[in-house]
Amino acid sequence: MTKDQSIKPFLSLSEDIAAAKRNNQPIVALESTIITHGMPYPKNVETALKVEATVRENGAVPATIALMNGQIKVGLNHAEIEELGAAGLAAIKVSRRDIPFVLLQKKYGATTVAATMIVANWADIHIFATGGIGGVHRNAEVSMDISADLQELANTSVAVVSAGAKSILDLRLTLEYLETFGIPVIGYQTEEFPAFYTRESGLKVDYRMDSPKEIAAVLNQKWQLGLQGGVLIANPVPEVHACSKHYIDSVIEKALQEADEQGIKGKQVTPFLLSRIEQLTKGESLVSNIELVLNNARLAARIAREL
Ligand code: PSU
Ligand code: MN
Repeated sequence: MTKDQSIKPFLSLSEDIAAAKRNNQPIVALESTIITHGMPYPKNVETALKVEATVRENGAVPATIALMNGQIKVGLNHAEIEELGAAGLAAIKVSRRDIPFVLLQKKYGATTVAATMIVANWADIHIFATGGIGGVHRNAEVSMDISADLQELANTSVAVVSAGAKSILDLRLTLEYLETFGIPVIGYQTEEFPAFYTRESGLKVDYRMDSPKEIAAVLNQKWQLGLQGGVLIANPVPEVHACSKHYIDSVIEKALQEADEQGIKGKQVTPFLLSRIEQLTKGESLVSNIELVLNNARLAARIAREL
């Protein structure tokens, strides 16, 4: 096992991750809520394994993070990914507040962006790839529904590569929140903040950067200065895999209306919307979703190599 003092002793590192640490290899953290609550079985398992393979092909080691059997796991093996993916919605969606409870209950805990950032930081891993982050929901001025992901980005020094955020959220308010809490938004080869299924949102990123090297330099600079907190790297879905904006917007409107009619609240909101969008598009949105995650894994690995 690793002797690195910067890594918390209560973590369970997989053999791969312990070896990567010993050998100073670049590591990319990956979340597990996307597996259990973001995609249906068995596509979720297939995708999680493809994401891991993509990180490896791009020269880094993947560390999928989850709670299992009362352990905080950094790095899952294939059997564990299968186990978690098959559990699906039976796993608990774990954000910051849930970590100690689910750990003591020894249940399957699928970590959100927020919880994955916390564990990654404990493991001294500072780059993380996902699909989309949580944010300020539409109508948040009434519901107060703002994802804990944003507050985690404010505090925890992990850079998150995402394809922006879905327009189930209020993207303008999400960017305002990020600005208030000092979280820089970098557009990878774009000036525009991408909206997950589409490359455009009509909103601007703070800084455009065109190479993993440039991004790594700014991350190093920020953290060396002692400026704690995250960075959001927005990587638009590849053109060929983007959805038509008009089509996906209408589907999102319908899903939002259904959530409202059915009184969906709290942590159920995002998983409900994700699964309705997928059903309403008859799986078409899932293809974009998978491709953009792979694209983010690729970029995150390349940044990790430069860090
Ligand atoms: N957005 C997506 N896909 C996801 C999620 C969000 O496009 O899978 C998941 C992530 O795990 C994210 C979480 O951290 O939902 C946010 O949930 P909430 O909005 O309840 O904070
Ligand atoms: Mn919420």
